[in-house]
Amino acid sequence: MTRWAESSDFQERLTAVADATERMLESLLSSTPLPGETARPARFMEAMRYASLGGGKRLRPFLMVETARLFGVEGEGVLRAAAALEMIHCYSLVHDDLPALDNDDLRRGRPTTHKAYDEATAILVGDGLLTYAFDVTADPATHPDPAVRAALVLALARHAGIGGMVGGQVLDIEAEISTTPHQAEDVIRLQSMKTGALLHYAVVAGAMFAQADEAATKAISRYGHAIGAAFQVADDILDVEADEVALGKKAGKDADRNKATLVAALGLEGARQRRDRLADEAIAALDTIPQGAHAEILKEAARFAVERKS
Ligand code: GRG
Repeated sequence: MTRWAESSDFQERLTAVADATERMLESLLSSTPLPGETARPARFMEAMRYASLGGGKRLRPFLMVETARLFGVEGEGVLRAAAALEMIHCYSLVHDDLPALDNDDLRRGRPTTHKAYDEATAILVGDGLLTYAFDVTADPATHPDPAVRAALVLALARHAGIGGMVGGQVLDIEAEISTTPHQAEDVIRLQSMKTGALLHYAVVAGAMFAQADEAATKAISRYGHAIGAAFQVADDILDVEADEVALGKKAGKDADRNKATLVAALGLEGARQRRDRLADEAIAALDTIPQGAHAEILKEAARFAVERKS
């Protein structure tokens, strides 16, 4: 893969979307109950905000916002859908850090939610974020067309649930206790579910939001699969190579825990080659659509996914 210089334009957009996502999450997670709600418990709302505000790269919201923008749609509605996706991502991090799963003390450079609060609160924070993500996506304020909203809700459920992120997490746990060596094809499938599914939803939802045509949606889907896979291989490599402070979480834990990673299955050099090939594939997918010439930001996102330090 070619080495690209850092684009200030990309960094500016990433920061701008992260800030806009933060503001949207702040407003959605206010203490004021919505119509139909009875009350929003104060300490619980504080924990919900702790788990979702003030950290993270916000890559998933960024991919959704930039994909919708590529197809001509911007504004409050797509930011709501993007914030809803970030809520699902944050819930998965909170639950993944629990003692029953990865038992981690540090996330995004801060104590994990169950450490800052308690385990029961962290479980309920995850439940609250998961449920609220569907509320926000289904709300008429997100998209004026009920058919688009219903399609977004269905796609979100399919990507986040049994055959997506949750199922991927199940396979991950099963692989951890397995005594046979991790096979690359199994790891690739597991990762496409655990990590790839939400990144794929981000871009597909952006295209759905803008009601992009079938050919463009297929190309965006190929981009989403490739960037999702590239992102997770990069994560496997970072666990071996990265500095713990930059990472904001414990490094070197995958091998200790017999995690099914592509570093374990392919070796470090094999994983690096696959990571770079996938980033190239993501970029090539964008070149197949008429809007591809204007997709530099999404191409930069593929480079960022593999060159990031945290
Ligand atoms: C518990 C249902 C359930 C699912 C957990 C996504 C996941 C499955 C666990 C999170 C732990 C982990 C290492 C997942 C792999 C995906 C990944 C690298 C997540 C971190 O995403 P980033 O780097 O995090 O985008 P930030 O903090 O930047 O948002």
